[in-house]
Amino acid sequence: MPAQSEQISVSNPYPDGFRHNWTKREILEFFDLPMMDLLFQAQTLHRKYFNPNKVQLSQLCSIKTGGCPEDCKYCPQSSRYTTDVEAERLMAVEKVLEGARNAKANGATRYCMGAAWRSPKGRDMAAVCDMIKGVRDLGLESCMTLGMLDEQQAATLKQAGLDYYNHNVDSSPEYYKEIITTRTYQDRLDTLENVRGAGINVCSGGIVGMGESKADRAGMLQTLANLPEHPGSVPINMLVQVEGTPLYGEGQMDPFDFIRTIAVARLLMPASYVRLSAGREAMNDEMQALCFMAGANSIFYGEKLLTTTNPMQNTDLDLFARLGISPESA
Ligand code: SAM
Ligand code: DTB
Ligand code: SF4
Repeated sequence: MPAQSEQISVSNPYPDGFRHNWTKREILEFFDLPMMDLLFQAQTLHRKYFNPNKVQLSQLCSIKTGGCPEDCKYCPQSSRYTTDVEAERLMAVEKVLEGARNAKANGATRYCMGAAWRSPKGRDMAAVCDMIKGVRDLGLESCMTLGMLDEQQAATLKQAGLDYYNHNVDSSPEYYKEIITTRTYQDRLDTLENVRGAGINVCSGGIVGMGESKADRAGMLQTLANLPEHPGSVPINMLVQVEGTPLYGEGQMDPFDFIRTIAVARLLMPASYVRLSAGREAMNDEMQALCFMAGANSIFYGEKLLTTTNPMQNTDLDLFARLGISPESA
C-alpha cells in the first residue's frame, strides 16, 4: 500500500490528501492479507496520525429509550420485537446533564446522547438543543444520534453547538436490505449529507457479526471511506445479541475477522478515530489489545451502552494500565 504522504500530490484529486475512490477489489485485498502483514500496515499508518498509546473515551446516554417504530433486526429498542426494554419518554435536560457531569468526572471527553427515534420531532428540538448547550458548557464534546435529519434539523443542531452527529450506515448497501426495511441506505446517506452540509462532524460506522460476508464488510467500509469526507469518528460495533431481536442466536463471528475489519478501517481512513464500540463485553483482553494494535483509538466508556451493558470502568482502566495506554484528555 502506498503511504498516504505519497498520495498527497498534484495528481491526487482529493483536497484532504486521502483517497475517496477505493474499489471493492482493493479493499478485499486488504482483508485477504496475512494477519501479521495487515496488522503491521495498519499500525504503521496509525502511528503517522496518532499516538498509538492514547485512546479517546466517549460515554453514552440513552436520552429516549425504546418504543422505536423502525425494524432494525439487531435492535432491542424496536417496538416490533419483544425484549426487556421498556419504552420511556425523553429524559429531562437536567438528568441528562447529571450524567454528563459524571462522564466528565470519569474522564470521558465526549458525551453521546442517543434517542430511539426514526427522526426527531419538532416538539423535541428545544430540549435536545438545551442538552447540547449544557454538555458543551461542561467542556465536553457533544454528540447526538437521533435518527434521520433533514437540512433544517441539522442546521438547528449546529446552531445549538453540536460537535458530532452519529448515524451509522450499519452494513454494505446490499446486506443493509436484509437488516432494515423501514428506511433505505440512501436515506442514511442523505442524513449524512445534511449533517456534513450543516458543518457538524460526522460519526458513522456500522455493525459486524450480523451474518454478513467479507464482501459486505468491505462494502460497508467502502461506503464510509468514499464519502466526500472521511467521518471524523468511525464506530465499529460487534453485534450485541439481545434476546427477542431477530438476530438473536446468529452464529458468533471469528474474532480475527472483527480485528481485520478494524485494521482495514484504519487503512482506508487513516486520520479518523476508529471506535471499538459495542460488543466489548464479549471480547477478551487479548482481542481488545489486537483491536488497538489494528488502529482502534476510541471506546465507549462506562458501564452501559444504550440499553445493554459495557465493561466496568475499573476493568477498562486495568486493561489500559496493563497495555500502557492512557485516556486522551480534553
Ligand atoms: N435511533 C437512531 C438510529 O438508529 O439512527 C439512533 C440510535 S441507534 C441505537 C444507533 C446505532 O446503534 C445503530 O445504528 C446501530 O449501529 C447501533 N446498535 C443498535 N443496536 C445494536 C446492537 N444490538 N449491537 C450493536 N450495535 C447496535
Ligand atoms: C454506535 O455506533 N454504537 C452505539 C452508539 N453508536 C449510539 C450504540 C450501541 C448500542 C448497543 C445496544 C444497546 O445498548 O442498546
Ligand atoms: Fe430505532 Fe435506532 Fe434501534 Fe433502529 S437502531 S430500531 S432506528 S433505535
